[in-house]
Amino acid sequence: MHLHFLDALSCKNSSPRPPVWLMRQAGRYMHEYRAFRKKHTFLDICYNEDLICQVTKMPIDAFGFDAAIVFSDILLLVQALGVGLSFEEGSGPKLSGLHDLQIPNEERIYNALKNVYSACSALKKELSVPLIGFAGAPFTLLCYLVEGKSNPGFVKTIDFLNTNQDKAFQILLQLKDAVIFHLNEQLRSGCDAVQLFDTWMGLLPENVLDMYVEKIVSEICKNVQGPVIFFSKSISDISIFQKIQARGFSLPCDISLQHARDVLGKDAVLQGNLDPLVLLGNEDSVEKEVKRIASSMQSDPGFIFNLAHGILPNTPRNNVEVLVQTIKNM
Ligand code: 1CP
Repeated sequence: MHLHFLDALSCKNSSPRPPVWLMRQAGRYMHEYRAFRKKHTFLDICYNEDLICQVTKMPIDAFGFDAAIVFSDILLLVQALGVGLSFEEGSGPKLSGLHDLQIPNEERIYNALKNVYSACSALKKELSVPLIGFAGAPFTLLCYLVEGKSNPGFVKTIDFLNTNQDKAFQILLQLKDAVIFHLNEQLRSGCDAVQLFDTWMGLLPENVLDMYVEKIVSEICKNVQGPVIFFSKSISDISIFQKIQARGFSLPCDISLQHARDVLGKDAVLQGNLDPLVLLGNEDSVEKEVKRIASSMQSDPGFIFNLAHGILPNTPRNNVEVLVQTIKNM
């Protein structure tokens, strides 16, 4: 087993280079994935053990990343809780809505997602790199539940929180229990770590953010039996991470890693934070920006190279090659 990623996840990486993996590393920028998607729908892949394994391994075989992430989606968990879910070609997720959400029942979640868990066990045996499981955090799940789709700003969700805070927190608490179960089940099935995606947490109003972090996010981190990396796409103030007991934090590109190291201290694992837009530029600019970020964290034992957000579908494949090789040649 190749341990680079796990060493950094314990702040014990003594190699001259950081481990590297990318959010959405299996996706449309790869011709192998596009060919696969001509034969199978996205959800067909997500519910089939063998297809999950094949897609998860694609970017490892193609680029030599230091960790694999289970191929799945954050919205499968709300489908397991009774909500209708579909992905229409080119238009993102569609959900039937909050009214269909059922109170979490572990047996029901397990049965709905058993192929995800068995894929984790199979991958664990087949991979030579560590395996990362994941879940969406309750607020980000609530955003899709309330809007029924992706909606920049998620205004209805914020409105719901402001006008009906008790009801909203009751739902967030239920989602919290489902998330804890789902993450622990992935760890039990062989994942080495999990990432908690709270993409839209930065949209939360100041007056609710602290309570949300204390009652929901921290409770998840405390009850998950393995290392958690916390991700949010945009946050106004990094000090909010001081209140979250996660092992690591995946940072947006507008926060410098050095600043995060100063604020969060030497025991926090830091991950990030190349702007995915850089990967749409030329090879020279990719190399330069990767070197700038990596050298700013040179010899830091708890740093994992990644993007600030998921890789864009129109990313030229060669730029990903350049990114990985630049890191590996450090
Ligand atoms: O083939 C296709 O068209 C499907 C596109 C796709 C893919 C490849 C979707 C639909 N989800 C995924 C996989 C996925 N989603 C992974 C796989 C593992 C990986 O390689 O990283 C992960 C970790 C996610 C997580 C996810 N899904 C998040 C959190 C991270 C983030 O990107 O902020 C969110 C918000 C989703 C919802 C979702 N699913 C799919 C899309 C296009 C979206 C985003 C919609 C939006 O922008 O609001």
